[in-house]
Amino acid sequence: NKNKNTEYIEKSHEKEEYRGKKAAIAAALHRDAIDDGGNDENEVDDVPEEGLLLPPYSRSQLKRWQKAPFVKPQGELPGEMGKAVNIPIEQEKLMLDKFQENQFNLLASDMISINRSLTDVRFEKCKDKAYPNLLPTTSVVIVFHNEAWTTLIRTIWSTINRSPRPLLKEIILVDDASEKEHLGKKLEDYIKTLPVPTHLFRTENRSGLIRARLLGAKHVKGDVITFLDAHCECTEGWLEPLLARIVEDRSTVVCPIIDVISDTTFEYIQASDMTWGGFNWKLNFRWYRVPEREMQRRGGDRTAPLRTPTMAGGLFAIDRDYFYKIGSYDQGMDIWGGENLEMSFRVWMCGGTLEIAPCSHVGHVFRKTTPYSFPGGTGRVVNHNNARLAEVWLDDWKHFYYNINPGALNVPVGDVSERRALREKLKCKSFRWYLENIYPESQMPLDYYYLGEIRNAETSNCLDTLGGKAGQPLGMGYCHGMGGNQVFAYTKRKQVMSDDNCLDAAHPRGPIKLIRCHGMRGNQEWTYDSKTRTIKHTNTGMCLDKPEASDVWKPVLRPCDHSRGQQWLMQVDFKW
Ligand code: LR7
Ligand code: MN
Repeated sequence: NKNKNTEYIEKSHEKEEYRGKKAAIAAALHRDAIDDGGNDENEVDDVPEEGLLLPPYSRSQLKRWQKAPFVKPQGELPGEMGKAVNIPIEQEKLMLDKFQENQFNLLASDMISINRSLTDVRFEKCKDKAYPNLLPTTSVVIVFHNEAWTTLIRTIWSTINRSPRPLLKEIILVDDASEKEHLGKKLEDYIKTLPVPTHLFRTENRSGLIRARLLGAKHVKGDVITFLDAHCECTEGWLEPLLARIVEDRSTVVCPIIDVISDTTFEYIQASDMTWGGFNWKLNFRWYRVPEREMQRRGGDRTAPLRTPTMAGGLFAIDRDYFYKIGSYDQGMDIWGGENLEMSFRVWMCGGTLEIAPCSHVGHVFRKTTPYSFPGGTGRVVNHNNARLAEVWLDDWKHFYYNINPGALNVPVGDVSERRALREKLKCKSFRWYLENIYPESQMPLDYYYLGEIRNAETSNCLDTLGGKAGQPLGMGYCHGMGGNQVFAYTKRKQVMSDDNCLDAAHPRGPIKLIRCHGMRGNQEWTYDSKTRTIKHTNTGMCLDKPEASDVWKPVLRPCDHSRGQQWLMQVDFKW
């Protein structure tokens, strides 16, 4: 990958300020990127540092920086080594009161050192991975609205303490119109004391995390932009794996493994390296198990970068120029939501790569509800953002979104012409291409015959998930024609699916359940005959029938007899 490395530098070189440094960089490049044989201090000395875009810090030097935190953790405070904090019973009321503020245990957070120690959660193999000698610098951009003091400051300190200093160009904070006193002058004064240049920008009005990040990105001086949420903790060696992928290929967008900081105890809990990002019909980001084919592509190496269909959105590194080239963010998105899938689809469809670097771990406080207001209403805002991404990137598959979430049809999407023009300009591929090549396991099926309600010919009632989760029985209801729980797809793989669940029957006498689609036929294979209108379950040879009198809202399986109760109306288009 030395060639790619050179290319990175050549491209960066087009900029005025780096002219004339070519020879020095070339010299640096000829060093063995892997050799870590003892004293290599001199390697750095013969290359002029000043003005170098990519300082030739050697691997052992980076290691030393990594090992010497600027501030040592304070030994005796609770939560050290990422342990859970237990609140004494007499403080429980205070704890619950404080929980309301940020929807996490602020009392616990306030008890933990802003420099708390964490265990090294990486695979052994990650610890002595060789990274290129030359890594780009990064600016870390953190946006926040009404964030608590200790979580924000701990995010900053964990970044400072666990990033090789030469690679950390600066920290850029963007205050998105917070109303908390501690985020005013107190914060301004505090950041002046930090050992890494830290800049604070404020949005004039509440602009939401997407436009706040755009404001932060505008000021970035590093080669790479690394975004973090304002309640994170970076772990040992988190940064190098991210930057190393970008130096190999500037169009790679890289995420760490996002570990869990408990919202109730602030315990640091390691997340699985066997999950990747997906999404459901409602366009919610969700974690799913990494399929075998991706494990094979990585040669079974769990430390190798994982190609993920989507990202969670809060924590990732991207080459600064590439960020703009690929269209930064959609300015028309408000407050929260949608931008993560929008960027994921855009990166893949327009020629980039989206990865998780399993050797990079960053903790994030996951909470159950958002603590802040959504001007305009949560539903409206999220529907607006998701509709924008559906209109620009999903092609025909946008109907899955609108069908399961018809409320989105009533929310104005605004003008998306610029985003569509961007897709044209970048000559991006189709959503079909994305599903075929990047995400064949997607919950939005690649090939399907039908999407809509499934009505019984005798009772005129419709199949209905009743909003049940995976494992719940399939229900029925009066047909309301509004989509949502009454929308099903009949797919080329012979599944009857609703969002990420499939009709599943394990026994000839039912029950018929909604089970997470596995795509392996088995108990989830059904054959629809558009002439007889029967839905026949392959494994049991039984037909889907109207409910029995004893339970009028539960469809059942019965021996096929072509009765009207076994006829189901679907406008199936067998186009494949
Ligand atoms: O109006 C706002 N202005 C802001 O500056 C609303 C939020 N924010 C800030 C907020 O203070 C925080 O620092 O934006 C950041 C993200 O907001 P969170 O922490 O409330 O969001 P989240 O962690 O619930 O949401 C995830 O999805 C979001 C979709 O818009 C963003 O992409 C978040 O960055 C993202 N977080 C992660 O990816 C961390 C892992 C979560 C998962 C899965
Ligand atoms: Mn968050």
